[in-house]
Amino acid sequence: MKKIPKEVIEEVEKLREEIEYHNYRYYVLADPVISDEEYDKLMKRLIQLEKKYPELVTPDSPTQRVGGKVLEGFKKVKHSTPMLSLDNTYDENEIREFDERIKKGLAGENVEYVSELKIDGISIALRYENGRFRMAITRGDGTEGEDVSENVKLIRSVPLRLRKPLTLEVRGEIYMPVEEFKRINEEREEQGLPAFANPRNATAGTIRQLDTSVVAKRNLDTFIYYLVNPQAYGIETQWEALQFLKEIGFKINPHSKLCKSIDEVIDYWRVWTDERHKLDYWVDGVVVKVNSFRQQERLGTTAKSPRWAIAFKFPAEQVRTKLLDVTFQVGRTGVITPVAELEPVQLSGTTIKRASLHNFDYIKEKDIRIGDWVFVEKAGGIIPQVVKVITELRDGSEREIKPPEKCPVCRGPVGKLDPSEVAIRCLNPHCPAKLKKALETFVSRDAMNIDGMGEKLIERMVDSGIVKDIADIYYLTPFDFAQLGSGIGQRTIAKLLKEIEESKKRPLEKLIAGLGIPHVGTKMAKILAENFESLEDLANASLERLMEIEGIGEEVAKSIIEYFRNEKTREIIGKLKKAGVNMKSSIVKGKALRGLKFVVTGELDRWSRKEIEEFIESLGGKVSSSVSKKTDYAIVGRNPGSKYQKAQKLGVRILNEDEFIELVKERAKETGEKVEFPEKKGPMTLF
Ligand code: 1X8
Repeated sequence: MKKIPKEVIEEVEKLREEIEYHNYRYYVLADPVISDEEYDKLMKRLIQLEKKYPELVTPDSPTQRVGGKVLEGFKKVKHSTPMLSLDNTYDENEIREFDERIKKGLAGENVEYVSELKIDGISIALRYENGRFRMAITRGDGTEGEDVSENVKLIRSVPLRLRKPLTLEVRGEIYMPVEEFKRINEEREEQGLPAFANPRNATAGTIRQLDTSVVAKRNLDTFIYYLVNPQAYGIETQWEALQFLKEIGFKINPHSKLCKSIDEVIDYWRVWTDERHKLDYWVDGVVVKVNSFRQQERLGTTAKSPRWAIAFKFPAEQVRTKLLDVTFQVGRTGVITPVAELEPVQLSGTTIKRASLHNFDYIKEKDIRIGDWVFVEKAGGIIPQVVKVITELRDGSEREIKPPEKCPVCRGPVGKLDPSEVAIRCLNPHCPAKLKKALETFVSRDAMNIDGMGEKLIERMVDSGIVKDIADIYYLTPFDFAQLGSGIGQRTIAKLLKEIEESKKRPLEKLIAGLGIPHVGTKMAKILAENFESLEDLANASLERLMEIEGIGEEVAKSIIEYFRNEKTREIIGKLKKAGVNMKSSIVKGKALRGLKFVVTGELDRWSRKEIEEFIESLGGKVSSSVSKKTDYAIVGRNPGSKYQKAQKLGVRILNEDEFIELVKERAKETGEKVEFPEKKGPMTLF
């Protein structure tokens, strides 16, 4: 093992401390003291050192917040003390009764309360040893939870090191900010997955993900509100505990309030009933806690919940209205979403006219019909959705909601891309609703790689109408860009046009990948370019010819046929060709050796091992490294290895170089191919 210089160990340690400090400034105090660039620089340096000295990597290094692991499951862990649930109440009288119970329990002593927002997320326990993150455990049944450390570590506001080397446990809430919730649900609807009903489900779903890279991509956050065993630090009240939690590195909710009386608690609840939508996370009530820990102890707990705390819920935000009609929205991947058109109603400060119905399974499940009286609720406080039908109010005039038979945007065919999907999609690859997505695919790195044509620019080009299909990119002029208005400089335009021009030369497999043919990604695009001389050749292929190709099944073959049968496809290909986009394959494979398996052993005169292998593959043959019964030919050179004996034993046909050349010539004659044999010093045409 390499000896690690002392300076390196010190630098790594110092970097970690600095990064953790800036995390704290940014994620906990929301008051950063360095720029993002400076932060990235520290991080890069640490990554560099850890790469060079992997022995230095520790589980609590800030570099470990990247995700990418695939977990096998979650271990069950017993809680140090039970994680209790809270008693609920929805009205003022009940909260006054709570106050009276407390006062009675404390024989009339003066009580202070801490009012905190009740976060709609999932409860979590975090354990630290000597200030280092050790474990995160879900609530589970309150007695036993699951070790979700790998996922929780990826949440930036969870410190991996505390600001003091303490051994302790804290508890709090993991939640998903509303913006993130909206983004993920939009993404899910696009992918034909059912949307999460609320941020709490989304959080729970994320934390139990086995693929940690999914978690890393979702911006979960935390508020910590509970310190286990506060007496150990001389802390006597909940209010002090919150300040202590913040000091040692945890994110606490900034809206907590120390209240001198139950009237102040009720005021707090009233204020937040109205103000809750201004927050970027979902809250569903107020948690009221007796401030003094000594008093908390005296009050004790029941089997289920503490007597010293209560959840004072906000009134559910639902209104009743009439569903007048259903319209359909077509998303960027063609997903058709049914939208309820409602009799306008007021709901927590805004007028609601439309609400999501998610998908047709949802409509069926809730038995929603046009003309129904329905309850509408704001999911995550933002997006209204129809949650319930009041069937008692039906008069028989209600009409069933039928999925559209044609795409409401392009009148193209609709259906499921995959039988397991809940979503119905427009199947026309050129539907204008899908254009932005199609353009993103077309210009992406795996396809035509047009640098500088980002999402924003695509959005503007489509919205302004200067691009109506993917081929239009090749007909853009500086004048078109000028039409987009300010924001794009001359130099940028010139550079972009140059990029577009250059992309015309990309190999055929890139063009095929860019077309966005359903079921054809980069890998399939390469297989196609290896088997067809040109895009026209592919466009005219029969189902049989496609299905003969190894790696192409019926589903893909049908999808390709369907794609090229589309009239708009033909038009687009014509436009691409006219613009001078390359349509010839540079990697098409010959047919002469198709279906044959070769093994090569010994030294050859004409070719290196690599050359002959590539040659065989270029003619559609296969080369394997060991001899088996499936081997058709063994090509044997000087000083052959054990493969030679094995080939003899298995009765595999043996060829020397000349015989191999003869075989190729023979078969090429049959397939009518012109074959160039490679030579070490440049290619030589033999015939
Ligand atoms: C649950 C929650 C609590 C708090 C905030 N959000 C929650 N979801 C808080 O105390 N600030 S306490 C709690 C519980 O004890 N079950």
